[in-house]
Amino acid sequence: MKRIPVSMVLAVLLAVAGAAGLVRGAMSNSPAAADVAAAPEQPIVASGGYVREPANGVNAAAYFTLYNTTGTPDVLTGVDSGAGEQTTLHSDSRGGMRQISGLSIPAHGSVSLRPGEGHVMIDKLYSPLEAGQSVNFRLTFAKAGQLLLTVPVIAIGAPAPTAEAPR
Ligand SMILES: [Cu+2]
Repeated sequence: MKRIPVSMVLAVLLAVAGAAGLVRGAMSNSPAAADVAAAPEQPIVASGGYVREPANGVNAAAYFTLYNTTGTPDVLTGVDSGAGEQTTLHSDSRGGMRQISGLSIPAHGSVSLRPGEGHVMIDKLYSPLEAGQSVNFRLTFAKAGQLLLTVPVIAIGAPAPTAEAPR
């Protein structure tokens, strides 16, 4: 595993305080450590995440909103999950869904993966997903590095959680 910059580790700890066991490579000798400690904001904040309980045991879709707290545009370039063999970014369009290579997040802006617009596709599920379970994701950004995210599995027909912008 690549070394994760201290800023990313801090972001991860803030984002998934309940999943600290997932954090590895937390030590760094980076000279920027002091600067990072004085910068409490995470570069990218995820909110409103969920996986819709799949109607089959093969694949599932995840949704969330990403907020960019920085003054620099960023791109979500990759997603891994603990729920299936393959996880990819898909856009939805009238012609169906297709894989996309990245998702841009404007400076001080946000982007949402919503039904009808886009989702994270989890293929070849390791086991069936049921409401009440949760799924871990590792998001990789061009600039912000990596962010760990844990989202609930929501029953078919249940209302989706609402995303909240960071203060
Ligand atoms: Cu898809």
